[in-house]
Amino acid sequence: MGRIPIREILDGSLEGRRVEVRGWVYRLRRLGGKVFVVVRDGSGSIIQCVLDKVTAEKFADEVDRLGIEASVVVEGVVRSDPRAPGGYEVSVSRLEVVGESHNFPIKGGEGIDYLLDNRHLWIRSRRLTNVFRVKDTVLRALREFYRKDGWWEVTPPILTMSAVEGGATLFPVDFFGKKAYLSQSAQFYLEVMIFSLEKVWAITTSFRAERSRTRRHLYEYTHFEAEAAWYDMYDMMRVVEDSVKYIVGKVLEERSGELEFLGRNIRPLEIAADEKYPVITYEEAIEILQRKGMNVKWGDDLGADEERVLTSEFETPFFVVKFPKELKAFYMKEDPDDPRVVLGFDLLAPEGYGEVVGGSEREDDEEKLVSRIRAEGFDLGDYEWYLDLRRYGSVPHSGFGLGVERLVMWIAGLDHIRDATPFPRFRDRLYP
Ligand code: NSS
Repeated sequence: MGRIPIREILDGSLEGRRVEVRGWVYRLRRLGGKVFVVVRDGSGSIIQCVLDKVTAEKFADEVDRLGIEASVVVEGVVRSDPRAPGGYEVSVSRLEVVGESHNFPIKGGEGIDYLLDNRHLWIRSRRLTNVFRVKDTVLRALREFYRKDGWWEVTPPILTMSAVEGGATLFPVDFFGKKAYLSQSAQFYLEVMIFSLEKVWAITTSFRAERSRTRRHLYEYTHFEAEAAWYDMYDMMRVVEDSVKYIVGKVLEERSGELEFLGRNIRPLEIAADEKYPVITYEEAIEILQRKGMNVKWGDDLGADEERVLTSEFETPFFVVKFPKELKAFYMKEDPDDPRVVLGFDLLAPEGYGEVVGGSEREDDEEKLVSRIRAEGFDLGDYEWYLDLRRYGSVPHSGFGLGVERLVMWIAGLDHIRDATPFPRFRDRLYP
């Protein structure tokens, strides 16, 4: 007999078998001499463990030490019982309290601020456990896809000297008396590395000093970024589509129990794993929005509200391409057919979620790049090394960044991005 994850017991094939369960007390109830201990474990599931009168007396000392969130080892035989949560219970023959817990600070019904202050304990909730199991699969599937597809993983720095995504969201750091910043994106370092490895990716933490607090912005998030030499915008979009499909497929295959716990309707995910993702231009997006009565015109940014309205037009994730130059970062390549727009693309998740990926073909013309950097008001000197890439063997290339928490938020059907990361930061709260 070995230690068995609770989820496996609930699968049903262990009925009548003796098992050992290790976990934490989720609920506790005494009734007519019997003790009902509902235990949760890392599998995100719970099981009822019952001590009959005789066993409860035999382990009276241990029973006295029980409390919500105490860690326990329980041994017993699996029985099917339709009244038990999940349909099975463990008829206990041995109970051991490993770590006591009395008066656990979270009892249910607390407000969000209290819960965030106690994130280090709240994180034990079954809901968050299930979300982080989904996130693990998303990260694993990402790595798997790019490895299989012939890309190299690299490790760019977080301490940087310059902005990738505009100065407004930079977090400054004191670097031995000089001003440095926390990285907003590994893109420029990835661009450096395609000249040797050609197809590279990295998962790093990106930092954004976002000015407003929204449901889909974090100050610190997990950024999956890829960059490839010889790829044009459409080559890159194909890779984005294939990898998102692969991830969604993996989550459906391996995390169906978690999605069910989270109450996720999986139909939209099944569609996203199978069907072709449509492509519309920014101009078409504006037309759709105008038809739907929104007050927007060519040149306006697509915010969360506009994105939400657009997503109601599509069942799958979809691409918006060719944005006005002024709306996008300086490194995006000008469209040779229309100099007002750049060869940039966003991938929007359906069901109101909106942008999960942003990418582009990169400007490979040194002069155009210089004038765009100047127009941003950036110091050219900070970008000399970046410009070198256009001076020595410049090559057409493209890349993108995927917000892992944004993707998890959509796949898990969360209504706030904070639950897709273990320790979300807020302006008034850098704790725990
Ligand atoms: O600003 S992005 O749109 N694009 C870049 O950073 C490029 N330099 C990436 C690249 O081409 N290598 O951010 C990319 C994605 C975006 O689509 C979101 O999914 C996510 O990063 N993102 C965020 N997630 C959570 N919180 C915040 N604040 C956030 N900002 C961007």
